Amino acid sequence: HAADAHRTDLMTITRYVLNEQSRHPESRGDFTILLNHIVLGCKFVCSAVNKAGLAKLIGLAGETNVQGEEQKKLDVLSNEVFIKALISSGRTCILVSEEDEEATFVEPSKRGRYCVVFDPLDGSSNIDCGVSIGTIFGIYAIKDDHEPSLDDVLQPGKNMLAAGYCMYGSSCTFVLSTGNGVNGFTLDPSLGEFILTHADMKIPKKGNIYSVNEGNAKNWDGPTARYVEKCKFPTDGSSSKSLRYIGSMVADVHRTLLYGGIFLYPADKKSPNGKLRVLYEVFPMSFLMEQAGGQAFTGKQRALDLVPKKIHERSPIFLGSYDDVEEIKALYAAVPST
Ligand code: P6P
Repeated sequence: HAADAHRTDLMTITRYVLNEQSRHPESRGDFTILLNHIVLGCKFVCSAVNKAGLAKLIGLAGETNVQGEEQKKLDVLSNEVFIKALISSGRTCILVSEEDEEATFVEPSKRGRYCVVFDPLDGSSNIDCGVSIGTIFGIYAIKDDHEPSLDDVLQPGKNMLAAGYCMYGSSCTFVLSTGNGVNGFTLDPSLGEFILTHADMKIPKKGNIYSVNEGNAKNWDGPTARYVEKCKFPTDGSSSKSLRYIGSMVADVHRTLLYGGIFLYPADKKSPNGKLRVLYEVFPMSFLMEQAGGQAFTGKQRALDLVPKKIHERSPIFLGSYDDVEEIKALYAAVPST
């Protein structure tokens, strides 16, 4: 009975990461310890986000709750939790967070070999209406044992050792790649453990969903406008695609990974580099897409080849099913790059 075996053979994220570690005999377990601290942070945020629904208890920053306590905004709280968890892991050296203008350089006594870039609570503007939000992260190794500098995090996404997200929705789902495919884990609150529920995730080669904020259509460049037009009015006799746009990157990417299709946050006249941040939105999601058999493109190049110059740099991004991204790459290739 495979189902029974599945039920009794609980593959937790901790066991999965340890199995991965055993593939690297030289490993001292540092990476496993780091990932376990990220998982711990996600469990905390999951619990805090679920409580956020109790409107009276969770005010916005600067307001006080029913106990008259100063309330922290959830994204501020989440950021503090991740910063503290990552530093206390003793395996990190530089941290870049969407919430902090400057990078955090860990003090020498607590320093390790990894740099973590993360958005502690992406899409947090959606909390009050109950839309799924998430934590997104990527992990680099420092370049070598010299004094750490921003160069250790301004690396192309293809150098990431791992990337993932944790989506806080109707269930809490942790999707992770350590460079050997993509696996999804669902939090079992009664066990407090993430259990493997989506083994070896592969994105469909082609999908029939496009995901973009059509409200920006008047500012799109030619290739994006032509691609979206093709989605709505196909000229090859195929049926038009469905539009699904949640406005929370983790939710839109998770749906794309499971159902196929393409997610677009293009450049536009107002924001020539688009809106999404390279280090902790574009790179981790592009890493996952490639590991799941899809691809990610910036309008000019493979997203993971981009070399960021600033830690909060933005980039346009087109990611998802391999064939769908190929189509938009062809439209951009037909236009001399400006
Ligand atoms: P827009 C949320 O604020 C976010 O950073 C991503 O999670 C999401 O994909 C994007 O912005 C939505 O942006 O301009 O469509 O509201």
